[in-house]
Amino acid sequence: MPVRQPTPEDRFSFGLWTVGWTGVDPFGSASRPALDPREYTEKLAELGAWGITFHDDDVFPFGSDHATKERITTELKKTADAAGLTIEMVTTNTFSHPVFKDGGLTANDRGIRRFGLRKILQNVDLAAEMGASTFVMWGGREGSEYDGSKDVYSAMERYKEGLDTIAGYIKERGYGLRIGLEPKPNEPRGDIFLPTAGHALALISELEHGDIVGLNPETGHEQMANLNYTHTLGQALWHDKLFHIDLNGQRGLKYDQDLVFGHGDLISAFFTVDLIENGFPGHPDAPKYTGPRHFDYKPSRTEYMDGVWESAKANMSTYIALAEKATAFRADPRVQEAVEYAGVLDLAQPTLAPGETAASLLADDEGFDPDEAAKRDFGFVKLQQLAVEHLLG
Ligand SMILES: [Mn+2]
Repeated sequence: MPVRQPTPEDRFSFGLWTVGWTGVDPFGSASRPALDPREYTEKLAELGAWGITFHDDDVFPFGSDHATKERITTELKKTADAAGLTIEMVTTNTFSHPVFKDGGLTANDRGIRRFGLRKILQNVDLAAEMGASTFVMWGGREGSEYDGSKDVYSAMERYKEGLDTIAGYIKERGYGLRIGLEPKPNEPRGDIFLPTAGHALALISELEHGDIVGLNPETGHEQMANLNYTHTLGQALWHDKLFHIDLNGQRGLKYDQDLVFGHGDLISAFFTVDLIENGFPGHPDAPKYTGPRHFDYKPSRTEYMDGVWESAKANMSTYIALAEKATAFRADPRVQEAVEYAGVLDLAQPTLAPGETAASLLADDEGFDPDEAAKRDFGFVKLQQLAVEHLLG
């Protein structure tokens, strides 16, 4: 069955650096031309996207003067408006220029940190001007290759100082922006600070302005570390910190592949979409993710321009297909029976009764027989097989 066309109601968005990636990698030069950011914008609108996102350096050259930035971003905003696209997120490049080779906020060199912080703050102003609601921060160069080169205590102090300065500035200026930290375990640095969502959440809890700082988890970044992306989204939602998402594909523990969404671990992608679209089965009233369905992928270097647009479409049509399948999965009486049998919904029931204490729990073992309970069959495999059957159609 052909998948329906994407529409703005789907709220699909793309980084300009995704379709704009020319194929430069550590081993080879560009395999296709760079277009003007406005061309990518118009083409994405034509394909059915709802929004775009960008780094400062995706749209104007590093080091541009104020007038140049103003001219280029005004033109881009005009193009996005005319195409009916929302600029939903803006992010800062603190990784490409060699000045940031040891980081932006956590570089050992204080002058570089001050320059980095200034670049980020200027970009906060731009994000607000563009009407963005999220300000993503991926600290790709914050980290090290050699343990002796970095005082991690100081690095956390400087990360906190930087984030609080930026979040404080957002509040002071009255911007409606929220910061989304993007964890990644490694690449380009040997080890990146805030390698997982857990590390990022822990740092956020220490911030003065942590209320407007949350997460932007990326599929591949979790899977590069052998972590479960859907679990990361689930826990971020539980913390009320899922501010933004980066969907893409990754096949196992290797370099950051940035494949099309679903072209890595497909069944994991299925449950990711199920969580985003259908929420938690045992907690229908729990917060759901309501933000953009944002893709942060790279059209493979083997593709020329037709392949670039095909790959952009592939992200959206895979998401739509998975959303339809997830809805059918949840509506299937066999699935509902298997969910019941598996006790999935029982986990929502508190372990202690109202008013019960540790002491009263200890006072009565209720004649519980662990050997008998160990004979329970959970039927998790049957439930998973039903998901596979729905996926196969
Ligand atoms: Mn990536």
